[in-house]
Amino acid sequence: MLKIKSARVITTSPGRNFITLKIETEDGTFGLGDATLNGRELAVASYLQDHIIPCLIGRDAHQIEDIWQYLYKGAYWRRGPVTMSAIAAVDMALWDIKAKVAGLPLYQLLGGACREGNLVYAHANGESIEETLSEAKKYIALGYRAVRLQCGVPGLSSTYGVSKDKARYEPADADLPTENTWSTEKYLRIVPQLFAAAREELGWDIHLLHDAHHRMTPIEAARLAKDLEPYRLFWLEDAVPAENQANFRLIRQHSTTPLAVGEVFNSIWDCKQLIEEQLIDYIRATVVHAGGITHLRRIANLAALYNVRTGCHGATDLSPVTMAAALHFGLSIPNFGIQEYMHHTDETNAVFPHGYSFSDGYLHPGNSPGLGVDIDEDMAKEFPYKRAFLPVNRLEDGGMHDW
Ligand code: CS2
Ligand code: MG
Repeated sequence: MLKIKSARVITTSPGRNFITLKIETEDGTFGLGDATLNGRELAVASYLQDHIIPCLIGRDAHQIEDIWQYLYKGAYWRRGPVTMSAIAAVDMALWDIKAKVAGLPLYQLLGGACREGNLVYAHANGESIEETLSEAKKYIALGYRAVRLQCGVPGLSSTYGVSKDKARYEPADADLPTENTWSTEKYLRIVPQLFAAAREELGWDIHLLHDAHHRMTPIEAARLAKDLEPYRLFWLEDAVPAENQANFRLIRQHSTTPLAVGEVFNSIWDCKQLIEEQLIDYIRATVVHAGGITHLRRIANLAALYNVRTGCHGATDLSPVTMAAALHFGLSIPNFGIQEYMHHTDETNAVFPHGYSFSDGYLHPGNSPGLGVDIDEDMAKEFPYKRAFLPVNRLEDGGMHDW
């Protein structure tokens, strides 16, 4: 028995908002969990502070599965992004504690390493195709073996994934949601040109990825997936909104471009049909939004039965605590595909010192006990929370659309 003595929620904003749970046990061991839900951060902070922490004190920190079931079944109101991000933070922190007590890096507790490192992909974006490809060349020169390409859409003032300033793309950028204008017709014209130019200039040895960010109808997505076939993408991501999992059947009927989905998924129920019907090739559910390592392993195990691999979300709104957990998880599962790796700000990396490192296209979690990440609480205090919303999308006729 290792009693949970205390737990607290730490809110900080070094470049962007993060919510972190810190659990401490009677012997002074502590564990960290990420609970950041972009644009809805305080909802999860309150769920933890007001509804979960009171139930944790005095429990045996080693009983990770029982505490997971207690928080999931005990909530009565199951699933959803807020609940599952809160449960995820507790789960990550308890696995961190268990590995520290065992004196092992977490991946060793999860069954050991199945590979040398986690293949990662970087983000290259630009207003024009030329700008995007020159960004891509920078990452290739750094040793990346996979790059996601996003470029501006002629005729639209802004689009997903293209940053105003080169260094950083942070979508939650305003005190109230920015309203962007979207046109799928204009988008469908430029993307095949982007990848034709990319193969021309970058060659065929680099893995190329693209994020459609949930904006097409099934037939529009089928058309794009077909148009992109000649350029052999690693994947086309979030081609359609995925509430209706059957949406992907039409894309499958028309194209062999690999499909990835799942960053907004919160439980195995959001992807069970997609995986069992083999409508996707990569599942992007993450440790922080899909109930922690305990639940994500279930999703990965189901996916393995159907030759679906993981491609976990790793944008900057997932903290270094999630990145560390994702790398331990990724190293230990047989059906790992790729890990997204968007660089955090220097301030973020200072607030969250961590042991993971990049080499030759791969990230490795490091070998220190636990997750191998910490939080500097004094420094965190220097970056107070700042309300920030994700944008919304309206079509050119003014109608609401998926962002
Ligand atoms: C994106 C994210 O990285 C991705 O694949 O879809 O940038 C996403 O827009 C943000 O995480 C939303 O908070
Ligand atoms: Mg995405």
